[in-house]
Order: sequence, then C-alpha cells, then structure tokens
Amino acid sequence: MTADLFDGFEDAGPAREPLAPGAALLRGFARRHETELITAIEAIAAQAPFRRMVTPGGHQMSVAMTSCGSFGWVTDRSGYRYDALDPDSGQPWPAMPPRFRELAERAAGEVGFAGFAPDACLINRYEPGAKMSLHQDRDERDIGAPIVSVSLGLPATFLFGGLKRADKTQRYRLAHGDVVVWGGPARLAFHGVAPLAVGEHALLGRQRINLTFRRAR
Ligand code: MD6
Ligand code: FE
Repeated sequence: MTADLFDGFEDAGPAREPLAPGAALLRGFARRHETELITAIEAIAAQAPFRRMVTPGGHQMSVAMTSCGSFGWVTDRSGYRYDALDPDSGQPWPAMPPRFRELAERAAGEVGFAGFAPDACLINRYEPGAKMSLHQDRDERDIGAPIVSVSLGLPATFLFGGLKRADKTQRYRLAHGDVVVWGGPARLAFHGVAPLAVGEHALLGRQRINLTFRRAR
C-alpha cells in the first residue's frame, strides 16, 4: 500500500455501478475536491464566460458552456468542432488545472482506461429547465479514449441508450460529486440529460455544472 492511495479520489469505494460494457458510474468520486473544483470553475468562467451557443440548425442551446484545456468544444451555424481559441475572445481557452486532469485520469483508470490524457474539458451549466437532447459524442478525433464526466450541484437525470438513436434509454440520477466514465464499446452510445428540476444546492445554488473531459485531437 502506498501513500498515494490516500491522497487522491479513492472515495469511490465499492460504489462502481456499471451502466454498460465500457461505462460506469462512480458515485461521489469527485466529492472530496468539491471546493477546489468549484473555485477553479469560477476562475475559468471569469476568463471564458459561460455562453449559450447556437447549433448548426439554428437553435440556441439551453445549456450554457465554456471550456478549458488545449481545445474547447464550440458550435455555431457552421457546425460542431474543437477549437484552440475561444471564439468570443479570440484567445486560447484557460489552461486545464492539473487537479482536473488528475481526477479524470484516476476516474478513467478505475474503469479500465489507464493513461487517459485529456486535452479538452467542456464545462456545461444547467439552470432549471435546461436539458441536453440525446446525442453521441463523436467530434473527437480519437474515439479510442474514453470520456470522463463529473457532475456538481443540483442532481440531474442522465439518459443512457445504445448505439442507435432509437434504442431504449435507461435513466440514472447523477448527483453532486458523481463521475461517469464512458469508453470502449460504449463510447458512441446515445445519451442526454432530462430537463433540470428546480432546486437549491448548498454550494452551487440553482444550477448543475457538468465537466466532460475528452481527448479531442
Ligand atoms: C451532462 N453529459 O451530463 C452531459 N457525454 O451534462 C454528456 O453529454 C456526456 O455525461 C459523454 C459522456 C458522459 C456525459
Ligand atoms: Fe455527451
């Protein structure tokens, strides 16, 4: 046993809930670093504010987004893509805090994806009523790498389906500190988030924040 076992994010304990081959929910995995995560998110949003982007179809998203890392995910009338620059400022996205990277790497390792090295972290902010329609995450160049998703603030209902849009979806409650890891045979599964219910979270108030770590390029 090494000291390292005691200084990380090991409080997932036995609560590793499989969602499908290649996908698991680690309840409470990020919880012990909640204040550090929230402070870092506030600093990122001060540099690259949350904004509600427009889809290629011309609809404004209900979820507000920003990013950190070498690449940020953006959408506008011309399509979805990863970009090294924030289109609102023309500047590079804020750097990914080392603790973010470390959390994502450890979570991925718990689910069998050792060596995950994210270069993008998309930060989503949901207010009551905001939702994310069923979609696949397929804008990343290397879909051999998993996605690690961290939920903070108000709880949400996560919809998880199959590889076809019409496949039946299962519903999971994602609460503050929960982490979902998603890769291998599940990497292109359809998923979404049901409209956020009204509530008040002790640290984040009337919102849910979701971080998704990806290997974009
Ligand atoms: C969200 N998450 O939880 C949106 N994508 O707010 C995602 O779209 C997502 O949680 C891929 C893998 C895990 C996710
Ligand atoms: Fe997604």
